[in-house]
Amino acid sequence: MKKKIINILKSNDDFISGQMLSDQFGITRAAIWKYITQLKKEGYEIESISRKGYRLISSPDLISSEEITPLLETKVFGKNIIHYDSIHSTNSQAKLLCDEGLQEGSVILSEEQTSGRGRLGRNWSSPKGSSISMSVVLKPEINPVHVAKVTQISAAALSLAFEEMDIQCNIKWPNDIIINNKKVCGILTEMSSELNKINYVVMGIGINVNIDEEAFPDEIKSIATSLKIEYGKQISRKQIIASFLKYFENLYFEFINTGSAESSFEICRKRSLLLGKNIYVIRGSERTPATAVSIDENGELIVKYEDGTLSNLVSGEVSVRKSNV
Ligand code: BTX
Repeated sequence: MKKKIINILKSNDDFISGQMLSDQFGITRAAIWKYITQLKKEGYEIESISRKGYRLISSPDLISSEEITPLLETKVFGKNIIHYDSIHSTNSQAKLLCDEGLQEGSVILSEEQTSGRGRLGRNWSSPKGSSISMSVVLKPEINPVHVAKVTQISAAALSLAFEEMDIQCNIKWPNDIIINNKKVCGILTEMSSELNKINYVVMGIGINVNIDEEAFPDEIKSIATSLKIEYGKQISRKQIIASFLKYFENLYFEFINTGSAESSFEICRKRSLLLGKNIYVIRGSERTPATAVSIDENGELIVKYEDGTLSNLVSGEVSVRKSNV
């Protein structure tokens, strides 16, 4: 109901009377007033004048269903948005909801995470109102061995969404988006599966949008950046989400329908931070020098070690060697 009220207020520049809203939605004027009070608490600035009704002055920068739905250009992704003011981790929450039967295309969003997670048990910092913490639910009928490709598809879709906003970025295989050699976005793809069948995939994306430098924890200040820091202006979080979902839906269904994610891999190659560079392949505490040669038709990174041997990495940890710069 809140969503319907806000949509009608958004589509009218003039006042709308409480009686009209009450007739339209079949609820009492007192109930309308209760919803308006809730909306004001969420940050909507709504003018109310007796005998005239209600008029929307401004909307808050929220990544709620009410704010994102009008911007969506998708058929499946984002049709069900679950939005939290604060949550431990959108990926953990999505997994809980998937166990209860959440459908493909559902998107879990939160204004902040209190225990955001990266890979291998690492932390992900997601400050309130200035970052995007998003988890997308997928139920692909593919062999679980192909799930790593979804991370590449997501990275490609993110780079297209950024480009649409005139933001240039690099993709650091397998799961980071980089601007000026600093991390602006990370992807964490998790899955529940049996041997040959996927129950669900939760693709988690963290984006540093309007975070100021001093808001990053000290330990990541030197490696993290935000779109606002790089571009010197506030960027619309809801626009990024809507745009990402549009590109992701196209690339994901192309992969599901054709079995090939080549269009996504081509984007990852073009924007790759690693290809042609000297890198380290990291396994535990071991760092082996190598060169990043290519991303193959399976989205795997081909590296060449110093003894000349070639190897395919399906996923894993790599870093660029300082000798490149
Ligand atoms: P990762 O393991 O590649 O990166 C984690 C590392 O990145 C951390 O150890 C830290 O050094 C650094 N880091 C932490 N926070 C930030 C940040 N905000 N910006 C830049 N660098 C940072 C990357 O894992 C995958 C992250 C996915 C996060 C999303 S948010 C929605 C979803 N829910 C959830 O709990 N995780 C995912």
